[in-house]
Amino acid sequence: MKLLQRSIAVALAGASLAVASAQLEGDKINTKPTSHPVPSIQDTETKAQRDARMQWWREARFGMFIHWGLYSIPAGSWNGKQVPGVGEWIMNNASIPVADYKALAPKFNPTAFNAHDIVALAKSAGMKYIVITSKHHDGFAMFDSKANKFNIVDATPYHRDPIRELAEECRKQGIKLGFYYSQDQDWTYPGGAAYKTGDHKPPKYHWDKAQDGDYATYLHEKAIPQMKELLTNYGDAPAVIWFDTPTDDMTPKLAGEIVALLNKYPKLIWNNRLGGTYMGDTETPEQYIPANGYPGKDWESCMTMNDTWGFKSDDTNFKSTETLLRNLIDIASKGGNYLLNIGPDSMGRVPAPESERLHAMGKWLDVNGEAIYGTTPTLFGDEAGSFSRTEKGKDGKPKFIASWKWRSTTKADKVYIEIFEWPADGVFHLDKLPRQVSGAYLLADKSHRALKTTRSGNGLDVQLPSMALDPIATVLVLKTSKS
Ligand code: FHN
Repeated sequence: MKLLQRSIAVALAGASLAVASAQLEGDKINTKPTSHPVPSIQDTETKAQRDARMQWWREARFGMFIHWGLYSIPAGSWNGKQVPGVGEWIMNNASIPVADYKALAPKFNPTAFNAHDIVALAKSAGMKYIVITSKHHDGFAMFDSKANKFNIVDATPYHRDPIRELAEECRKQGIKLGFYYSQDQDWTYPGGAAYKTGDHKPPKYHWDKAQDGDYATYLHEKAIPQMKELLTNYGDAPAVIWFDTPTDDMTPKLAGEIVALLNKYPKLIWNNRLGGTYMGDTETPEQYIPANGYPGKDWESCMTMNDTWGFKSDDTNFKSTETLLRNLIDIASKGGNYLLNIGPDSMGRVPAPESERLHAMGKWLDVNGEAIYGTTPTLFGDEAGSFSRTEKGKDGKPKFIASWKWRSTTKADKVYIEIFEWPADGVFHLDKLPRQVSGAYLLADKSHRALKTTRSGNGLDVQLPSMALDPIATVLVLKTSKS
């Protein structure tokens, strides 16, 4: 296995094959024969079928990612030392032997976990779906698994299945539930893949003999049986399967075996990280918002609130509510979804800075959600920023310099302008008008009092009140001709 491919996980998924080249032509999405050993739903469905399958997800715009597992016990430190890196990687980053890591399970008793409250938190934040780590790279299943005993029901004193409790609550509270599953990396089962860290040696980058074994056997004995359990034991969940960190161990043939299973669930949505040349449904930029989104594609930026996915007791570097809300608006204006992470602690509690920010975001969405959910991207385009002529980004390409004055989202007969920087002269000016405007008001103004609009060149001036109605973003609604 080549180091490069082990290290650039997402690039590997993104670089996959020419199957998608003919996507979205005419009625069939794929007009060219696929070279996949097992054609996936994306290879065979029509555009109309794809649109119907993706509809709820496209309208949702905002979801909760939950990274929760045994790693919340060490919470970033091992043998009294802080371990650099994200919390859920502690086993790999600190080269913890398999037996020592597995010894965490008898100490895991998260009695403060409350599925009702977590689902209610997601709902109060205005989130429309949840994706939880059912098994992360450490190989520990957060669900009742007959396929492998290293799971929360069999290996811990807790003996409960939080995935089942969440699935029931999501059903009751009317929100979709998806499962993250680390199909490729598994650091505690023989043959599971491992990314390189520090001085871990090729070809497998294992740090404990107990990890050595055959990758296909791992897939057949553990990963595929567990995925079957996840797909069959939880009622209408999962709505989403969120794969992660593909390596080139995942050949097209092996991935095809997983796809054959996924194909049995025709409503299922899955991301672009399965590997084996499958592209899935969604692009998954991680910890960034692409300058122009992915025009014509479904995409989801996943991001942490601080600098870790799994709980780390010393990570208090939380983004402000303002940043998080701007991210959501920015992403929606580019046609994507925001999958924002929480990392519960070893008792199952959501850190207070995370729930506080989620409640604050929900308050904004209670008033302004109409400008986010079910919208399509901006009709303008330059407001998000521009590429620098002189500065280069990490990838050597011109750096994107974001502008934070306003964003725009669209519906059939409305254009929403989310104003971050209130104009000093009280006049909001648009240089161009993609549609005819028949009226304007502020979404946060319950009376929808009409604002004065004046044509100005090819664009429009809107007379605003002297002060913003919301310190983070005030939404101006333009009533427009139909698209
Ligand atoms: O290695 C993981 C990481 O721990 C985390 O789960 C993120 C979430 O997208 N995915 C991987 C890195 O790309």
